[in-house]
Amino acid sequence: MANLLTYEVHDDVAVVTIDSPPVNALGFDVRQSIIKGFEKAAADADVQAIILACKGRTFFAGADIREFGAAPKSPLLPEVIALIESSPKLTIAALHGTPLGGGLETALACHYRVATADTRVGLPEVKLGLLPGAGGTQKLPRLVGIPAALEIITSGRQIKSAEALELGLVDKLCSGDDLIKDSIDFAKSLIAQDAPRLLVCERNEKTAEHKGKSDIYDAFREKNARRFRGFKSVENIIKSIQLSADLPYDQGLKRERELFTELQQSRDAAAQQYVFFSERETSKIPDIPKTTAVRTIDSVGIIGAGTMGGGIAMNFLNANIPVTLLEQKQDALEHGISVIKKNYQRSVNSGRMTEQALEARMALITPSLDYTDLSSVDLIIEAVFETMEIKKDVFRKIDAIAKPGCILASNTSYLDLNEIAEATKRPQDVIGLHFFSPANVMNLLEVVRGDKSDKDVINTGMRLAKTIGKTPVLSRVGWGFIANRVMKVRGYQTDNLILQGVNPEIIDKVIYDYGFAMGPIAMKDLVGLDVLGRDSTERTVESVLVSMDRLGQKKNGGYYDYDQNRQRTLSPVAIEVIQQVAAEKGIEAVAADEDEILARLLYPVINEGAKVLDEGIALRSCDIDIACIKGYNWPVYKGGPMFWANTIGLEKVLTKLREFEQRFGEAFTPSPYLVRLVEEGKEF
Ligand code: 3H9
Repeated sequence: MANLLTYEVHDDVAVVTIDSPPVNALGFDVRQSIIKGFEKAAADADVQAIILACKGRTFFAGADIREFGAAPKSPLLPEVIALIESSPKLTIAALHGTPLGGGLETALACHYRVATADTRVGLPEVKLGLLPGAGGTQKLPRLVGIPAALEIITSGRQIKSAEALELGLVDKLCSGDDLIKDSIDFAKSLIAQDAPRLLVCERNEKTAEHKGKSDIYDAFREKNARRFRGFKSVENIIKSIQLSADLPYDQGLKRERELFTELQQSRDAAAQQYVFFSERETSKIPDIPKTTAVRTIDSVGIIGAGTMGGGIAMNFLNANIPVTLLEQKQDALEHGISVIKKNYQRSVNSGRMTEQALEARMALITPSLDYTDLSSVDLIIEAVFETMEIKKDVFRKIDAIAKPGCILASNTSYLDLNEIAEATKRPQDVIGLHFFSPANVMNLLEVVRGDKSDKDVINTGMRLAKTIGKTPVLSRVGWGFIANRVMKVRGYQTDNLILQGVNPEIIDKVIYDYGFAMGPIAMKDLVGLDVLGRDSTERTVESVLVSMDRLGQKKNGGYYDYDQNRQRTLSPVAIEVIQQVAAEKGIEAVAADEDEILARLLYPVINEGAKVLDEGIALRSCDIDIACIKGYNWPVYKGGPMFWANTIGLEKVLTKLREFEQRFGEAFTPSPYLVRLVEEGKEF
């Protein structure tokens, strides 16, 4: 075992320090090292207090998630925690970085906690499909009360140390920049005062008022029903918190462990943990190591102040990066800027932003009608109309004025980035930065690698995503790149099912029940049928509805009619149009149950994902999963289409695709890559 432990004694205070990079996760070796340190301190007659601390960037950031799939190896975390709690000597946790999950649970086993000013604590297990399984659901309510514990554990949010101090989660904030020295001084003052050994598990004054009552939990469930839908871990968390009020600590702890184990064995938790690692994996590009050069981006030019350009601009303003916003006409420019301001104003009105922050962000915008105003910026992003000729024209113009080394980016969703790059004399400086609508909200950024893009340009794009709070996914050039391409096939199949007489409400229900926030047809109505059908010349259900001025939610309803409260009912007009268009196209009705509807909508997404992999557009299947989760809100507890396919079994998916191919044609023809994987008994 590597030596992770440093043991030092300062007069009568022992400091047990663990060093296990990168985040001091509480794996087997770390757990053993803590025990070793505590045993040493226990045996040291001169020692009256023990400080538990970590080296590196953080106090324990939680259990080691990589161990979850393997057989548990003693000492388990609860055993470590029990040992700390049984210490007859004073114990103090010295917190810095992000003591999360099992890390915070370990700290809560100590009598006292000291933290640096920038420490953030939390119990984020919900994000991994779990609950805090080493006493967190029993201890946190005892410290902060039931309502705060419900909010903190079900959200998994990180709490800054000032709030943690207020809540009683930490006892003292470090006054200087030497946490260990401050902790030793604190320990000495506690010894001098003969301070009590405060154990959180022995307290119940904050939970007593809720003992035997269930109203608070029911009200919490009801209030958050929409947010919690589909997340099994939340229900176990609420149940476990309730036990902290209803049962003695030891019994509550035992039940907490059972509820934790139940979740740990679930497919949803496996999916969420896969997503955790995948989110980090997508920024790793095999031929572009982290040491690759990065270009400095201190200023950005954005061409186009429409919905997309404005949304993109907000990302940079939020990151305190000045933006020159360029439009062709003054009124379009003014309108674009007023929309940005309105968006910020909404945040101010809801208390999420201060008026000063709004002003500061708006002050970072330089409006412009002149390309030469972009001559000194470090990055130019084009967000103009999705037409090759227009895009090329814009790139020729920016090539003429941009400074050497400036990155030229296109926000194109479907067009050939290589062709756009060839319109310039510097294709090596061109990349795609593909944002998802609404660009200030959706977390995905597809970084598109042109055939000639320089490695430092790609690396800068990937890093920049992090700066503006997005998850980057690298894509090669190909129609629709990753997310739009694989999700588009769901759209085609939705239209086919509708024309085959499947009730649109049932299609929406199937997708909603799977875990998406909205079904595809309700989504069409929300986006606007005029927007969706803009480029189509074919006579479709949508083109007919648009010709009747049924544009969706924004005007006269679309597939659905809407009342004043936006409650929808399927429109008889739409049903008639569907029947008419189906008759014109000679499409016959086909019966499909809910399982078949789901398979017909989502198995083609898996199949398209397999093609995207085979063509080398995406690097790995996890890139497709993250693109769908972050760009299209694919339910995180399904792990994305490719992970989900593995859980179904690829052979089963392939058999279904072949059956659909026989019945409905080549849209379902399995990707040769999928066939190969099945033949070789492999997974994505
Ligand atoms: C738990 O505690 C259960 C208990 O209640 C009960 C047990 C009985 N394990 O994110 P970064 C890796 S559940 C293993 O890029 P940052 C990560 O994969 C756990 N590995 O850095 C990455 O590896 P690589 C509750 C972990 O500075 C590297 O560390 N805790 C773990 O942006 C750097 O990570 C959590 O859920 C882990 N627990 O953010 C906290 N954590 O370099 C999860 C990280 O190979 N972690 N790694 O890609 C985080 O939220 C962030 O990583 C953190 C640092 C905020 C700590």
